This record gives sequence, structure tokens and C-alpha cells, in this order.
Amino acid sequence: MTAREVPTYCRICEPLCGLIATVEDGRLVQLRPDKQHPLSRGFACPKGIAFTEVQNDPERVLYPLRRGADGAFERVSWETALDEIGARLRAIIGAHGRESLGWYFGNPSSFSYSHTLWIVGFQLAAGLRHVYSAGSQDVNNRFVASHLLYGSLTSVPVPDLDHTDFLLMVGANPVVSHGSVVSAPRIRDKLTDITKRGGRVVVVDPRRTETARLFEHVGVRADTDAWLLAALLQVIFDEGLEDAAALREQAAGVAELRRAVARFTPEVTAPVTGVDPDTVRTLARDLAAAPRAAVYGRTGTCLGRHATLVAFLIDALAAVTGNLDRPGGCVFGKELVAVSELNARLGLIKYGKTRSRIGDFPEVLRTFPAAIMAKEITTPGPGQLRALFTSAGNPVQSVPGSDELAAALRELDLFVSIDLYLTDSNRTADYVLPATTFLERDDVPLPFAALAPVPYTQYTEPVLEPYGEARQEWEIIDEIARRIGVQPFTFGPPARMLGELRRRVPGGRAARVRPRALLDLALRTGPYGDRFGLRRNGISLRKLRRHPHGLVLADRITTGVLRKVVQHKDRRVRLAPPEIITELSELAAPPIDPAYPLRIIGMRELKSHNSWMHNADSLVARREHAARIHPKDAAVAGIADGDRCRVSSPHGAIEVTARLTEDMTEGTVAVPHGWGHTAGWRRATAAGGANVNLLMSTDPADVERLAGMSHLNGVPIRLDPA
Ligand SMILES: Nc1nc2c(c(=O)[nH]1)N[C@H]1C(S)=C(S)[C@@H](COP(=O)(O)OP(=O)(O)OC[C@H]3O[C@@H](n4cnc5c(=O)[nH]c(N)nc54)[C@H](O)[C@@H]3O)O[C@H]1N2
Ligand SMILES: Nc1nc2c(c(=O)[nH]1)N[C@H]1C(S)=C(S)[C@@H](COP(=O)(O)OP(=O)(O)OC[C@H]3O[C@@H](n4cnc5c(=O)[nH]c(N)nc54)[C@H](O)[C@@H]3O)O[C@H]1N2
Ligand code: SF4
Ligand SMILES: [Mo]
Repeated sequence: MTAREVPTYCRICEPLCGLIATVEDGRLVQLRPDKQHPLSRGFACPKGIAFTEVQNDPERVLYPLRRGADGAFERVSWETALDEIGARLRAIIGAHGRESLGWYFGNPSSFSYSHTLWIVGFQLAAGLRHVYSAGSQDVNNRFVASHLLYGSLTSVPVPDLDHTDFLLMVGANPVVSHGSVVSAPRIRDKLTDITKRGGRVVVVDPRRTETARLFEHVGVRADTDAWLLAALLQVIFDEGLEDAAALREQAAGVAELRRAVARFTPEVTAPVTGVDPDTVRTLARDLAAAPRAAVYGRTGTCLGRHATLVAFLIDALAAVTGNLDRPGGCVFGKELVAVSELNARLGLIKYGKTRSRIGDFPEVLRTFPAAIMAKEITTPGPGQLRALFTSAGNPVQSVPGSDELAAALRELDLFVSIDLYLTDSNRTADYVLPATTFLERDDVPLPFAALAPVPYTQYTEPVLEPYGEARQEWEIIDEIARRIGVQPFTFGPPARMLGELRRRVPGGRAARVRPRALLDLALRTGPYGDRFGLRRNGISLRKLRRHPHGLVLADRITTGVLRKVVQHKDRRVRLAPPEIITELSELAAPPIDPAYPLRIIGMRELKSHNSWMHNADSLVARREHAARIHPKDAAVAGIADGDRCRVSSPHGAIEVTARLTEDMTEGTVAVPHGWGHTAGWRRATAAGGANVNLLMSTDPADVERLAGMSHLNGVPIRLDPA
């Protein structure tokens, strides 16, 4: 049989690079970069290419598995697995109510529109309370900051990379991560273009990263960005450098914010941040003076003790310097599906409407902090979590307190995992259900269009029929839902939207809602939609199908939209909400415990992706799991380059190889997360390494209080020779 070449796109990380898949006899032969993709133009990173090894991995789970009394998994049919899960769920619901059911969805779910939609549909229809996600280890603080600033959780500004003269980048390493909460293929080129046209990129990071090395670096102590950003604001206000006209037009609470940051002079913050007062003053002046400046922060600013405050101050800095909603500044893209607009009217996604049983944390996008999931399982009482589903997630390697969580998972009455592999998380599951890969499903990247400085999108058909008996998540969710008598999308606004679409089958039963129909409706009625012919250049599924290599939706993000974005009654950006003023007034440097004098942070590597893709030989061959340590810190601990060393926190200890480098600022140690596999995938397990989340705390007092963010960066540790 002859080979077919099929255009599609990569769904591992956020640039969504175009790929060409070569398919022969229903098997994937090769993936290569798509030269015809309008933005990635022939770029793909090693992970995207190596996805062939995941797709064809003989260790992929391809059949439903049930764990027997001896602990070993055996293959069962889908009917058996689903019927047994259904029966056990009905018994648990009968005894303890639906509030005992829960779901954890991981990062890859956000790259599948149908998976995301069906989780939400199931959650609403079944009234699930215990919902957790990777978001509390990633980005939920960003959404809460938007809620406080703009009254809209889902409105997130992005740096206008193509038109800015000055990019202040805090806690992000896009040269390795390829950009996050900003979708821009070839982002490295976009950054170097800024300096080529005479602009500047300043990287604030405790490590002189791959990105920092290309540009200007400000070495900050881990988890002290709140002080640095407050000091930048203090200087700007103190020296009268704020854009008063922009603030009059856009903002409320300026005077309160000015008062709240007044005590954070560069002299006061220098001993906390390690950044000297002159550097802070110069940076503040340069930022304020730049004609067009953008401020951008990513995971380095999201996983500390003050994550929501930091995300808030990043936007506040853009607003105060007159760079919010302005060309070259921080700009608000248009969504593919009108989530924010719908939400403003219907209030489906709220902040803090309900609070968690453990720790009293506010719900964020209908999820609670994953850091408390173990305690929700092990703490008896009404509402105890007893039956858990995980989909596209590996919480034991991604969430604080890995050993506590692994033990708690064993206590569940029912644990079902939907995944591609057997992992440290699902090794104790009662059932592991095989999911399709992204090449085995149709897709459109719904949440990312609004985050793209050059808005683009792409629809892809499935490139391959599912291998083995793999099924799409939405199909699995639908089958489970049906067995407990609920049907996603049968009530609420989606149902009303669907009213016109839902055809009745003979016998009067409502036909099963399918994602593609829902998608087409959402696209056509969305901000870019064709409104069923009313808007000539608008999009529909049909139109996207005519652009199999992807479609650029606009040259750039439109500015001057703030009054539409902001949902507060006065349509003004709130610069001094009480939550933030309280954070600022209580901000105090954490006491230094002499037993744990150093701080650990995370880092990402080009050939690794979170806790997976580690079974691909081309990525993990010759990999070393190492802690990056400043030579002075290593000397104090009596550790030499290449030694094995022990990293301990008050919560646990791991052993890794020490690599000494002056790229680290003194006092901070960097170790990648997602390693130390002990289950299933043999290549990943052989790659070794250690699970850094064994060091992290699940104490509710250590969870960030406004967004429930796990504390993963800047955690106190000590180093010893192993
Ligand atoms: N210490 C520390 N911890 C961190 C971080 C950190 O910086 N430091 N970063 C955090 C961040 S940003 C993130 S996003 C999280 C990630 O946390 P998680 O989302 O929980 O974990 P992942 O490592 O992304 O694992 C994804 C799982 O989904 C499976 N999978 C892949 N594709 C699919 C698919 O299409 N369908 C299904 N059903 N399964 C699939 C993989 O086999 C794997 O088991 O980790 C967080 N944890
Ligand atoms: N190759 C690769 N690419 C990826 C991933 C991957 O695992 N591998 N994961 C994907 C995912 S899920 C995400 S969320 C994105 C993340 O995208 P990024 O956030 O751009 O990626 P990181 O490399 O984690 O960059 C965070 C930076 O913050 C710094 N940092 C740590 N603590 C602090 C602090 O307290 N203050 C400051 N200012 N900086 C700090 C770290 O040194 C690091 O350089 O990457 C995505 N892309
Ligand atoms: S940067 Fe790599 S992993 Fe990310 S979308 Fe592009 S090819 Fe895929
Ligand atoms: Mo992430």
C-alpha cells in the first residue's frame, strides 16, 4: 500500500506547530515539520518529531485493563469494564451521594476540545464537586488575577511580541518551553526580532536560562517577585513616571495601589530579592520610558507563595505604564468560542462560589487545589472523596506530596484512569482505560486562539484510526455518564444552544450529542464565526477544513477593546481590590530556617515534557537528572560537580546528581519535575531520576490562598552529600 501524507498539528505544547504525518497501512511512519503551516513554517521541536515513538510505543495501553486481586492488570472488554465501573459507581452514589465522586484532569486535556467539553458537561450534569486539575500547579493564579483586575476569569492579556520595544519577562523560559499562555510558533525568532529592531528583552529569573543568555538577565531570588514588582511600581509612582492619562481612562484604585506599594522602596526590597536598588530604579525608568512595553510572566511566577499577587502586579505594571490594551503592550485576543462573553451573561464559571471541604479554598474554574486531593480522600466525613477518575494526568509526579497522594489513591473505593500508559499514578487504579492519542482524534485548539499575538487556528481530522481498542475521552465519559443516569449537555445553556441541532431518533430518545456538532455551532456563533452566513469572512468547520495547514485569523490582536473585556460595572480595571491590598499589606519575607537554607525551583528541558514522553528513546537517551547548584552553595555543602547529592525539605528527600553552574543565583537550586518513574513504561523507568514533588508540602497553610496554587518554586531545602 502507498503511504499517505496528512497535514495536522502538534498538541504537546502551546505553539501547536504544524506537522505532516506519513501514514502507511493505518500505521504512523513518520512526523515531520509542515513547511506550509502559515506560522510554524517548517519548525517543530524534538518532542513533536518524537511523538512517533509514543504513537507506536509497544508499551502503550491499547485495551481496557482491570486490576486483579493479585495487583496485576488483566485485559477485559470495554463492556465489562464500563458495566463494572457503572455498577460500582451506582453503589458508591447510593451509599454516599454524588459528592463522593471526583475527577482530576491533566495538562494534555487542554489540547483536546472534545475531552475538555465532556469533562465540563459531565461535571455540570452529574454535579461533581471534587474536581481537580493541573491548573493549581500551573496557571490558576493567572485566572484569579484576571478575575480581580477585569472581573473576567478567562480574559488573559498576552505580550504583543511583534510590536513591542521592551519585553519584561518574569519567570519564563520560552526558548525551552516554546512559550506558554502565549501561542506563538517560532517564539525564539520573535524574541530575537525584538532586539534586532532595537528593542530590549529583560529576563527576570533565578537561573541564567537559555532565554536569559540571549538577552538581558536580572537574577532574582526565588519566590520574591512580589517584592521586585512592587518596587518597580513604587519607583514609577514616586518619580511620577506613570501614564496618568491611560490610568484616568482605564483604571480605578490608582491612589490605593500607590499607597499600598509605597513601603516597597528598592532599598527595602533589595535584601529580599537580591536585586540591587540601582538595577530596580533603572529597570523601572526604562520600562516606563519605552514607547511600547509588555510585561509577561509564566510558571516561575505562578508556583510561589504569592502567585495571585504576582500575576496581578504584572498586569498592574502594564496598566500603570500605559501599556495595557495598547499596540506593543499587553493585549487581549479574541476567543474562538465566546466563553468569556457567555460567562459574563450566564455566570457558569465563577470564582469562590463554593469552597473546599479541606482548607476552605475558593473554587477556581470549578476546580479545587490538587494539593489537597490526598487529604480529601483520607479525611472521613460527609463529602469525602471516594471514587476518582483521572484523565490525561499523572498527579503522583505533578502534585505536591507524591507519597501521600500515592498512598491515598490506594484507599479509594474506585479509581479509574484514562491514559496512554501505566504510570506511577494509575498503577493502583482499579481500571485503566486506553485513550486515543492526539493523532487518533479530530481537533481544534479552542483555548489558544485568544492567546496568540498573531491569531491562528487549525482543524485536523484524525490522522489515524485508533490503535488497538483505544477510545476518545469524550466517548468514555459519555458511556460512564449514561451508566449513572446522567447525560452531558442535556440541560443548561449548552443544551439550549444545542436545541436546534439535536435530532430526535425514532422512539423519541434524544440523540447522543457529538462534539463535532457542538464545535461547529460554537465556532459559527463565536467571535470569529460566520453567524451561519451573516458574516462573510467568518469561520465554520467547513471553512477550517478548506485550510488543512492552518489559518491565520488576523494579522494582529485588535487593541482598544478593554471596555468590552472588563466586566466590572464601571468598566474599569481594578488596581486595588481588597484581596490584593491585604496581600500587599501582609507581605513579609518568609523566615529563614537555618536547617533549610537554600531554595529549590523547577526547570524545563528541551527533550522532556512534564512527566511523560520519557519512554521515547530519542529523547531520554543519555539523559542525566541533575540539580543545578551554584559553586558557592555546593562548596558550603561539601559537594563537587558530578557527585550524588541529597536534597531534603521538611517534607521529604531525593537523591540526584549535582551539576555546579554559575548560571544559578546563589541560594537557589534547580531540579526538573516529572521524573523518578517506577511503574509501567520501562524506558522511562530506566531513565532514572527522582520525583521532586516528594519535597513539596500538602499542608493547606502552604497552599496559596487566593487561587490554591501549590508551592513548588522557592521551597526551602538543604543539600548534603549522598
Ligand atoms: N515541582 C513541579 N511540579 C510541577 C510543575 C513544576 O514546574 N514543578 N509544573 C506543573 C505543570 S505546569 C503541569 S502542566 C503539570 C502537569 O501535570 P499532569 O497534567 O498531571 O501530568 P503530565 O506530566 O502532563 O502527564 C500527562 C499524562 O497524560 C497522559 N497523556 C498524554 N496524552 C494524552 C491524551 O491525549 N489522552 C489521555 N487520556 N492521556 C494522555 C500521559 O501518558 C501522562 O500520564 O505538572 C505540574 N507539576
Ligand atoms: N520542553 C518542554 N517544553 C514545555 C514543557 C516541558 O515540560 N518541556 N512544559 C509545558 C508546560 S505544561 C508549561 S506550563 C510551560 C511552562 O513554560 P515556562 O514557564 O516558560 O517554562 P519554565 O522552563 O518552567 O520556565 C519557568 C522559569 O521560571 C524560573 N523561576 C523559577 N522560580 C522562579 C521565581 O521565583 N521567580 C522568577 N522570576 N523565576 C522563577 C525558572 O528558573 C524557569 O526558567 O512549558 C511547556 N513547554
Ligand atoms: S514546540 Fe515541539 S512539542 Fe511544542 S507544539 Fe511545537 S513541535 Fe510540538
Ligand atoms: Mo503546565
